[in-house]
Amino acid sequence: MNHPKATLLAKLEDKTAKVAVLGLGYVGLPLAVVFAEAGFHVVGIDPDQHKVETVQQGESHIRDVPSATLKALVQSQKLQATTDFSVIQEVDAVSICVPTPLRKTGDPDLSYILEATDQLTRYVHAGMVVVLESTTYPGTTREILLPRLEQQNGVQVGENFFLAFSPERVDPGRTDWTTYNTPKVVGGITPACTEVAARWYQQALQTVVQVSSAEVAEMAKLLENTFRMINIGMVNEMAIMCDRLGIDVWEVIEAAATKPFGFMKFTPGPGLGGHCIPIDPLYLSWKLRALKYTARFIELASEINTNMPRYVVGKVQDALNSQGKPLKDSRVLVLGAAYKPDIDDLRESPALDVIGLLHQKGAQVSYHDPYIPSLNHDGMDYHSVPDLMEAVRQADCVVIITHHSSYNYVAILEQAALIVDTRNALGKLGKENPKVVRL
Ligand code: SAJ
Repeated sequence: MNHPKATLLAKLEDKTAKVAVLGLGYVGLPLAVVFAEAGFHVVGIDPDQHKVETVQQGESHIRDVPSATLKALVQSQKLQATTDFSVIQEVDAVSICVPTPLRKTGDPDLSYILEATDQLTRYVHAGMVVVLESTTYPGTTREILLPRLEQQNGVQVGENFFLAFSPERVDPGRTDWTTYNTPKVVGGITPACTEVAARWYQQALQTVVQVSSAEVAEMAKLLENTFRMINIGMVNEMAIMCDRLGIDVWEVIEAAATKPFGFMKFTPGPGLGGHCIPIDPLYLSWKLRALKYTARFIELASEINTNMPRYVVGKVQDALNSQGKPLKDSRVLVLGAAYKPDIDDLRESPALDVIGLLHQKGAQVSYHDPYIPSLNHDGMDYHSVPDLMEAVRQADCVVIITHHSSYNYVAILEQAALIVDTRNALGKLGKENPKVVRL
């Protein structure tokens, strides 16, 4: 009789293996589509009935997945969606793409991973490969998933059941690097797990990079995003130091960026937003604290980045003060609420902190964001101002938080009484202008 590994490998290579993707978010839906386009029969499983229904109707709720693409795959039966986890009984390969946020305490929230694992535990069977994609601390795959899955239904990891980690590398909105062509790291609990998971992903993705263990794969992702978080923190501190020195940090960065090697440009800003960069490194520092080690770079960078909204509000206060206006009762217009330009994602956005702090200090705060019609922060409801230029004219101070490319910065500069530009969105236009204050 064929060894279970050989049997599974054959099904993965001839695409008769049935694939499931748990979690149909910005990682899971594009991955489900890529597997279906490669020829696998894919079932997307998500507890959100509405999400499942829209996928079944061929409507995409993820900007990176065109509805036309989705509709064609659903109509050809290559891709289905369901809330019913029991379909896993018929499935040979499962990819887990669920959120890994932080709790209010700042500790990792593994509840989504645990829920997915508990469902898997009920239906896991011999002859399966399971890959975790959700960013998490090193050891999660081996310490959390393996013990729960291995108890069931006679599965033996590395023998008739294969478990690996493969970090997601989705950058929503990016079109040059996609789920298909972004190199994908894969590391298993055992060498056989790495082999089976890598062989599966090689059927659908352009480049698969095998590493020696799940821990290496988990840690590689954390290095990628910790690298960004720390460098953003460093350049934010550079901005603070240049401010103290009376030096233009933006000019300093442009000059340093002319170095063709050994330097990578980062720019200061009002803080660190998004669902990855501010969060993933804290999974690592949390794990190390449990091992009695303090990840000082992560903690320092997090402290600097977290303080940037307060630093920006201080700049607004000083700028108004220079015009003889107290911050209290001044009209302050925040431009851009999303966490980065040209997207509609508010998660961890520093704009929320800036709005909250301005409100606390008694300013009359309003905001504009073409992608975000309304938001709620600290129990307060805000709506994007309907007439941007009218709001600019009426504001005592305009603070540019997220520099969407759709803004007409020349017109804003002409009509604003005072601008605090935290992104150097005005560039040279703002450099010498007395009514512009830059980070
Ligand atoms: N930011 C700065 N200065 C910088 C770069 C970013 O203040 O020089 C701020 C942004 O405004 C934002 C936050 O940091 O608030 C995060 O920005 P980001 O460019 O890192 O964008 P993300 O959060 O969408 O990061 C994603 C990540 N992708 C994955 O985790 C798979 C990240 O690894 C990518 O490098 C990044 O996209 C990218 O390159 O766009």
